[in-house]
Amino acid sequence: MNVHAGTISRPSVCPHDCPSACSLEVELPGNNRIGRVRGLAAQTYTDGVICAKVARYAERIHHPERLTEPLLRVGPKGSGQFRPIGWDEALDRAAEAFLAAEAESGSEAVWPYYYAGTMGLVMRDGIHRLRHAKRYSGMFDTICTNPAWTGYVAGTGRLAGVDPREMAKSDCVVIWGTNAVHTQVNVMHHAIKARKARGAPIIAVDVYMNDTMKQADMPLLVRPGTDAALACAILHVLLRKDLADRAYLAKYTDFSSEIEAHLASRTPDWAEAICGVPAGEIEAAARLLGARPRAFFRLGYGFARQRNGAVAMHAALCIPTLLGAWQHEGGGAFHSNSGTYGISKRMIEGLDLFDPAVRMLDQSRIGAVLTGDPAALKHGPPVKAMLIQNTNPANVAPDQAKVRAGFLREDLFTVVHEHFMTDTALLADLVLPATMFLEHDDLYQGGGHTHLMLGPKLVEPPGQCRSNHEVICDLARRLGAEHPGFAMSPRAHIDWALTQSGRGSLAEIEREGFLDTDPPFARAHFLEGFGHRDGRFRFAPDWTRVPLKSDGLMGPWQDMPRLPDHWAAIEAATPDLPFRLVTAPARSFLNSTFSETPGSRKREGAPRLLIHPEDAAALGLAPGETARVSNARGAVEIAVEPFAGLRRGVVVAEGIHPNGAHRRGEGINMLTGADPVAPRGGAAFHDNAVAIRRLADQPSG
Ligand SMILES: Nc1nc2c(c(=O)[nH]1)N[C@H]1C(S)=C(S)[C@@H](COP(=O)(O)OP(=O)(O)OC[C@H]3O[C@@H](n4cnc5c(=O)[nH]c(N)nc54)[C@H](O)[C@@H]3O)O[C@H]1N2
Ligand SMILES: Nc1nc2c(c(=O)[nH]1)N[C@H]1C(S)=C(S)[C@@H](COP(=O)(O)OP(=O)(O)OC[C@H]3O[C@@H](n4cnc5c(=O)[nH]c(N)nc54)[C@H](O)[C@@H]3O)O[C@H]1N2
Ligand code: SF4
Ligand SMILES: [Mo]
Repeated sequence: MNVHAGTISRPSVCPHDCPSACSLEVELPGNNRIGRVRGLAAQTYTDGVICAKVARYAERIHHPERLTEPLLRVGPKGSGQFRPIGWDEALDRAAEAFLAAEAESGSEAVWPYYYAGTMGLVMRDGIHRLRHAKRYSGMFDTICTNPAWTGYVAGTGRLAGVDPREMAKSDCVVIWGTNAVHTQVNVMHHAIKARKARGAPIIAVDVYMNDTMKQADMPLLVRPGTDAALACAILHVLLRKDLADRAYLAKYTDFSSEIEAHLASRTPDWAEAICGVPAGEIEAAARLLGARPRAFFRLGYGFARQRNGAVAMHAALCIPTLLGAWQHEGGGAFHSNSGTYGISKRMIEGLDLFDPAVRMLDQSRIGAVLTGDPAALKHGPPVKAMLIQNTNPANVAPDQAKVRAGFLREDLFTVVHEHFMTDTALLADLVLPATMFLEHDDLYQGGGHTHLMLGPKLVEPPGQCRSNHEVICDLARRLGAEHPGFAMSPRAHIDWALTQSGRGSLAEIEREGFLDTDPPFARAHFLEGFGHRDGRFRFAPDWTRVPLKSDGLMGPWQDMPRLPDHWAAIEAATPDLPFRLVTAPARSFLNSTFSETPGSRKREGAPRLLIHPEDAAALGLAPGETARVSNARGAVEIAVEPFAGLRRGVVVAEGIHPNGAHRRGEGINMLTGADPVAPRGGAAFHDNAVAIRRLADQPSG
């Protein structure tokens, strides 16, 4: 417990879907309210730094529009007409609908759908226990991590990397395809330490001059979906100038004369024609890296949200490997540590009841699933009932036109458990009010660092809010689902998971609020070998055998290049669709979250499209004028903002604003596609060919 100016503060954890997973210190002024939220200094990755939107969390937890009672739809679907009902009636109706769907079409007709709105293991993952016990359809969670994780693990064999605190000891920090200033502020904090203390330059790679690129010493502005060309040309220069670490390559990798011969033709001129970065800048970046093999590559998700994203991630990862950067403190690469915690989910998820014969449905293809696409349904029964927790698919999922049409089906019963009346809740039959993280106990692990953290219940929930765990257990009782996990409290689950995983116990983690699980140096730096069976990093990966969870091979995986290369699988611009649209993250929103808080709304304003001033002029679009952006999937009406910090032909829409913030109530995901990214699925949110016209020139009707 700490005391700031007379107010008590308690440790907690930010539960949101952010690699930073910050340890927090929450002021508790009394009256069941919270005050200022700060970063916890004692947790050395957070190091006292958090983002502004969470520092203002009082705005979200005490928001006057929070859902506080169960609501039943009374008007037509999507009308927003609901009436309050009691919990018993709400749960009875949900159970009745699930049992009816099961009786008509089998248990797979019920589809529990969830994501990482909370990253707490008990509250996020407990929904699996219900689905395993009831044999409901599973969800293959492709919406976020698959292309990036697949590309990384194809090289390393393991989803792990160098402790990100080592960035501060690096001679050069490369921030590739992540807008860290917006999406994980701690990366900048540690990178800037290296710049201040050691004069380490920061290289950034992105498609527009975002807030991270603006802070970089060497910003490399690529065309969307062309990072592998840039990476290959850097590899080419390093080899040509004899700056590769040959001894390291021989000992730790599959590097061969075949790969070297292949890269001999991937010159900076070749790359410039593809990625747009001038050959001279590519040479300069390679020379800088060659002189500073203690380089830290912080590889983000963004550049992998392209149809060739896994290939791009792998190609970028080959650079620190060619340099032998992994051998040095402060050198190597990091993408995610999600594969390092080894926390047993057996009790939380009811894994003892798991049956692999039950179908998995692709999270990103929810539109195709709900509109009855036979392949998306794996040629099984239609989905007739859903329980949705911690996600807002009507807003965030690709191919929004189909998602909306699916939710509007009269024969689908949708239960949405939420904090606010989101786009998805608006389409529900039943809306249940959920607790926020400070109102329940949970355990968190940092994807972007090395800590396990406890987020204890600190305040009482408003009104009748119930936690995800309570709702799952309440439903299980009514549905006849049996598992010991339904009778356990969240604290008992946390203790079970920690003790069974050899990570101490609840009592131990409660002392400081977190546990640093940083692996030994040699393991984190892969000096004991990479994760593949022969211990070698793969420059030539086998895309069919990446050691990660899988639901089979997807997308045009047969066409993937065997060696690092530009793969032209992206949605290329055409005369009809001449622009490439990237739907990048907004600083003050977190996916669809915080679009309800006054501070974030004020900072983000209305949706807008960044467009090169010459493109805007060529289209006759004045600043602030509304454009119609369209492709075969749909259209969005959005105001344009001329911005010189991007290449011609590229446009950027920051943030997933609520659908209703756009004219016609159609959000940015009207334009994004749900066709799976090879080889393991995922949505290419930043890979969209679009047409842009003045709204005023639009033919009516
Ligand atoms: N403020 C804020 N924080 C967030 C989120 C948010 O929405 N807002 N989302 C959270 C979630 S769920 C996640 S997964 C993480 C993701 O965080 P990041 O790893 O940062 O990934 P993205 O948000 O997809 O995109 C980051 C950057 O990728 C760039 N990009 C797009 N296409 C390309 C390309 O082809 N090449 C290159 N080099 N760059 C490209 C975009 O312009 C953008 O600047 O952030 C989390 N944190
Ligand atoms: N165009 C475009 N679309 C994208 C992306 C993009 O870059 N561009 N990014 C994609 C990515 S990376 C991701 S991860 C997805 C994420 O998209 P979503 O899964 O929708 O992400 P969030 O906004 O983090 O969380 C959704 C909801 O969870 C609710 N929630 C939070 N905690 C709890 C809880 O404890 N209980 C319950 N019941 N509900 C809770 C919040 O109120 C929020 O409405 O969006 C994807 N969509
Ligand atoms: S949203 Fe991310 S940066 Fe902000 S407090 Fe949460 S974990 Fe930290
Ligand atoms: Mo994500």
